[in-house]
Amino acid sequence: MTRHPTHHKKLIEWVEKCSRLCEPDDVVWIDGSAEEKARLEKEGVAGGELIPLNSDKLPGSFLHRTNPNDVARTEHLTYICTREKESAGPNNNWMEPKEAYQKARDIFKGSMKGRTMYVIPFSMGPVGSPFSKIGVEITDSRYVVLNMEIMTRVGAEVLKQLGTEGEFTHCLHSLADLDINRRLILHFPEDNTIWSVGSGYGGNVLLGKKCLSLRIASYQAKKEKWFAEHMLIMGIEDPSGRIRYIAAAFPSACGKTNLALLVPPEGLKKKGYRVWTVGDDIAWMRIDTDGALWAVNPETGFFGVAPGTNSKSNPNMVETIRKNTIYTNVLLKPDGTVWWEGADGEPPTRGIDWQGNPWKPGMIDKDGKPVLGAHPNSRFTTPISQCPSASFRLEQPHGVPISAIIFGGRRQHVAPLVYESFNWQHGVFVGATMASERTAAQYGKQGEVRRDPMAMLPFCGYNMAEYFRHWLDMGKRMKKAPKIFHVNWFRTDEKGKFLWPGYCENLRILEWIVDRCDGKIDAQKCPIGYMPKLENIDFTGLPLAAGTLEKLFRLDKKNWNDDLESIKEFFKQFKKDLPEELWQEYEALKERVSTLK
Ligand code: GTP
Ligand code: SPV
Ligand code: MN
Repeated sequence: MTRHPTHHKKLIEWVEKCSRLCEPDDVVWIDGSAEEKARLEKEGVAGGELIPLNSDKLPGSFLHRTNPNDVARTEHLTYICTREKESAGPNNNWMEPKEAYQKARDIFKGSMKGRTMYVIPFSMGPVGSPFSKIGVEITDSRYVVLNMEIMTRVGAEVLKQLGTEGEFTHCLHSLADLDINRRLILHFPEDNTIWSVGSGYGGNVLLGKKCLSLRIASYQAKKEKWFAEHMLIMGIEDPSGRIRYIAAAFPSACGKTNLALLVPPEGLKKKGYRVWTVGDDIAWMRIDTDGALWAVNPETGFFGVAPGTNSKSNPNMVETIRKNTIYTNVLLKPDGTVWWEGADGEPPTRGIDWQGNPWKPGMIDKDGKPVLGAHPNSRFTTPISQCPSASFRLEQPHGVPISAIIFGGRRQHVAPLVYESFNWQHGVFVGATMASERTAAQYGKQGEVRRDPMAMLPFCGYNMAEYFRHWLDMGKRMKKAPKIFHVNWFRTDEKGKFLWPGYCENLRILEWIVDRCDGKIDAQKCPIGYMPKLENIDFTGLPLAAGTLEKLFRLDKKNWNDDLESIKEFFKQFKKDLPEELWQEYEALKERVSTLK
């Protein structure tokens, strides 16, 4: 008979039910203590799923390799299971709940035989904050437990907060046989339940992250009148010491982590600018009693993209991941440290690649392509508290006030470096018509442009037309709605080279955005929105080739007309559910674009 650390009857009954289904050898309730963590790490090493790293250079850190068929979120195996198909909308895969439970039950059945079942009580958001939501994840993966301990608040204090009757999201996960044909990521928003089986990769299995904090939470947020968004949150401290907070939505692997941890370039640092990181992936935002929008990051860790992370692109992250970090699918060096494409220094002369094979620079695969040391979507899991720019307001129960919302994608053409929407409704249209080229963070053809409204296409847990309606309504409820902007760090020249240096230099654009929020400067009214007067952006010390700025801000009539066509096709799939206001914005933009030369 297992002893339970809670008197929550429904929770105990649910754990017992899952245990009867999955048939583990034993059940362990996670308390979040240091001793427990040490024990799990030891067992993980003995079991082969964790490789301990160099204890001098990377203390408390481990490497984990996932199955090579299991290295990114699998959107085609991800479902919203609601009674009515329409509730899921054309933006989601849908399965009837009864059928979904049955299909998954067949895979879960006996899947934990010979294994331990862990029960992880976790809180998304500071324990007890009005923003926060509690979940309990059942899993047979120690890797999941250890990651959840970094990414969320876990254990005894959460059970205490839950009490004997508290609501929680029921999250069930099993690795099962890691067969991609027997992999399902199922969400039952009407039952506050998530079932994930057959995967061991991040976003598919750390159920507090995309599954709860976005898919389930977006559904709850609509009902409860708040926002659950795929956004970073950062504070920009100006020379007077005042901090303005912004939230920004970019699709997966499009620069949220880089921007959130930005270190000001020399000139702006001298002026007195400083950046504070609140979050790099998820924002929960509520209208407070002052009529403004306030945000918390429900997570306590970063699950960041490794390739390209170095002391130039992200010095704060390089500092953060020196200890207590779990690396997934990176290259192991002979000295027990790790490496990835775009890391600091020269590539090692040899190592073990992300699939566990011997690796040397210059190796070519059978298709003539270089063999990668690290998978392009390899990641690290690391505590925010270790980040040099971590905000001192991370634990604030009511979060931080948001002055600006920024949308942005990876566009070689069309979108200029930055523009501002005319008003909230237009801003919602700008977010709803976002597009980006596909990255390695999800399966599918890389580089293909797809529309990804508010960077939420893979994460909105209900009909996106209703989601747009929700965004429009929220604007009306706010007394001081944030201004909405659009940025594009990824515009390229004729040769496909990025025109904008990006990374820390992006602060120059954020300075313009914050100044606009403060009403300090005016701007040019253009067909797509307000664009900067170039003298209002601080380009000091930035060597841009002649003509670059012109190219970064150029509005090409043909490109915009093509984009309008693509927007129309995208909107049409929502049929009569699409809010009329968005069609009005569409027509108005078309009219204005026709005046471009
Ligand atoms: P998820 O964690 O997947 O949600 O993504 P993210 O938005 O946090 O992505 P991240 O910041 O890790 O993006 C990494 C990718 O964006 C890498 O390929 C970087 O090289 C690229 N990147 C980030 N910032 C910039 C920039 O300012 N300019 C350019 N050109 N590339 C950038
Ligand atoms: C993303 O893909 O947007 C991520 C990584 O942040 S995952 O948690 O796997 O979704
Ligand atoms: Mn993300």
